[in-house]
Amino acid sequence: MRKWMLGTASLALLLAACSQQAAENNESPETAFPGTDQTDAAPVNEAGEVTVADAAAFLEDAEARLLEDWNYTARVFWVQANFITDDTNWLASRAGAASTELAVELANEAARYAHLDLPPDMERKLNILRNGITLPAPSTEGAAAELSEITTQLGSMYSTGTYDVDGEPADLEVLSDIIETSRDPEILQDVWQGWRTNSVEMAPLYARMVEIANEGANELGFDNLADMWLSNYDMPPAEMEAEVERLWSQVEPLYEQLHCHVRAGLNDEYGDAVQPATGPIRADLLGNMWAQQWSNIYDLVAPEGAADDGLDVTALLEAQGYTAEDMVRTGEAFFSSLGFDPLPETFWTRSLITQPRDRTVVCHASAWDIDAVDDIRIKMCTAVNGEDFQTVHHELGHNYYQRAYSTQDFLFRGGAHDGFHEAIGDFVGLSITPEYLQAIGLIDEVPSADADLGILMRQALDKIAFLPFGLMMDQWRWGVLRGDTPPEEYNSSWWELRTRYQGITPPGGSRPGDAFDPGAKYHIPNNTPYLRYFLSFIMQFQFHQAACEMAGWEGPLHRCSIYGNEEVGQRFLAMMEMGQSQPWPDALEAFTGTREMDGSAIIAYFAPLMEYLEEQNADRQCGW
Ligand code: X8Z
Ligand code: ZN
Repeated sequence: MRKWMLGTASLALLLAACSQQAAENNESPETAFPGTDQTDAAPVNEAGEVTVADAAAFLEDAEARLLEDWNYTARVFWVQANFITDDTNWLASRAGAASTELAVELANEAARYAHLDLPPDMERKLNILRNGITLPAPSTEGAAAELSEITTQLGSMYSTGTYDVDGEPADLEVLSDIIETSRDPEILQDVWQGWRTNSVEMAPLYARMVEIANEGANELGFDNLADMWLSNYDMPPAEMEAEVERLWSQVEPLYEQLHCHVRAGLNDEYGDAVQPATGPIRADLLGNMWAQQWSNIYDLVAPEGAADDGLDVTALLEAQGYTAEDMVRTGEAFFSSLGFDPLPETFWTRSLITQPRDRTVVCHASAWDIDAVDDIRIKMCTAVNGEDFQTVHHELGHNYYQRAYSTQDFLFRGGAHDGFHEAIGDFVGLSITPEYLQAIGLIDEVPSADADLGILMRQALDKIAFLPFGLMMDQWRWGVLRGDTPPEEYNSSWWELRTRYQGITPPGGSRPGDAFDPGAKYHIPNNTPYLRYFLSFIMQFQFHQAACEMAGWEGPLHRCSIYGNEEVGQRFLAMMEMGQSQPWPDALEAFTGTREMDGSAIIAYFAPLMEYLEEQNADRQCGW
């Protein structure tokens, strides 16, 4: 709930973020049950042993209890996120603690059946129970309550943060808008630094939270919470970490070329004093509060002759007078064109689509599954612009996935892994091509191939620029959760990684000693693991490439749209309906025919841009 899906187990804790899924974890037999002293207190049969039948009864009861808790906690979290007050925080904190206690109880009990020779389904469910808690508490009296109070407080501090602009408190929506549109380096620096004053006080709370959650992870047999998070990918944690490195090494050269070109564009715009031609890029100049996606500065780096490529979706939506709800209806129509059932009527009556003017809500976009069946909703402070048009498709992807796997047993209601959950809607968003925009009447004429470099540049500014950010977020967190990064190094480690992976630096050159900049990004105070987005940004291109092949498309990938293709829709839905009932390679294979995550599709998509960037950068000194 609140976060995104937390998993069942985490349901408990969950509640949070971007989409919820009933059960969040999956695990392979090899990595199951890390610390295995688990035969001690199991229920026993007459011969004094636990049996397969005992395990089956335990799982049935666990799924029923989790579903009941889900139905309650999701509603409490929904109300809190839509109406942040002391009272709703209190309620959310209490519900969160109870969910965590339930999750921890079931996780500990699951271990008692680990030594049995069980059918794969049951073994998988036990592993999900055991590993799928995002933020476990130890079973000591009061620990779950303290953890829940801290996380509620951190989340609330984030969502209610403001900084004065022209003497008036401005919220993150307003501050982001300034960062996205201003070209005045003094204003940018002021707003960028101002937003980060909100997170200073989070640091001690965050440190205490890490301490408690690591105790919880230890109790469940993990060395630390980082390993527990990494145990959710059907392979041992160390292997998964190596997979991530492998994927990054595939795409890193493309990022370096993009960085080099963008830095040159910023140097032209702002001059050496603001943005030197060498070294890292100033983080507040990239058109995004966290420098994670850069398409807002497209005009500064557009290929020659493509500055106005006609595909500025913000301008197109405005020109046609779209409302936020129109954007969501358009997203629904795309899914319908693939043969998916329409959204239930309750989606429209219960979702929050625009920011209320009279109260504070969690504005960070999220998708919810309130009853783990079909009470699906989004919650977004939607603005009429191209970025939120993409986000609408992203959130709807979560909702369609949730509905697709809702007929699975409760513990299998989740993404094949969390990267799948993030990739569904973005994959659909990759089909928002000129041809599609024409089909829905947003443009009159499809631009010729002359526009292609512009289209690819715009896309790369979002999809390629994101990759090192998607990676460094959890690199930072793994260091913290493993104890390699103590609280006094939280911020220096953050900037070391920001510079190493992204090649960016804070405006002003250094940060105040008490700064806690990680806390200024939603997913840190709200405890949403972030590796999922890195994986999603790679996999959505794999999905796209496979779908376009299925459709018999022979042109360039960035011109392929699966809009209206029910055959592709059927195959995609079949993968979605599997939920997390099978190891993720099986789900990936069902749709793409391959069992590996692979960066070659994203490389192929951007190949013409890579060529252009290398030409442009030929006489520049790239790197930082
Ligand atoms: O948080 C989100 C979604 C909800 S799951 C809006 N995203 C990440 C972010 O905003 O940082 C989508 C892209 C990356
Ligand atoms: Zn998401």
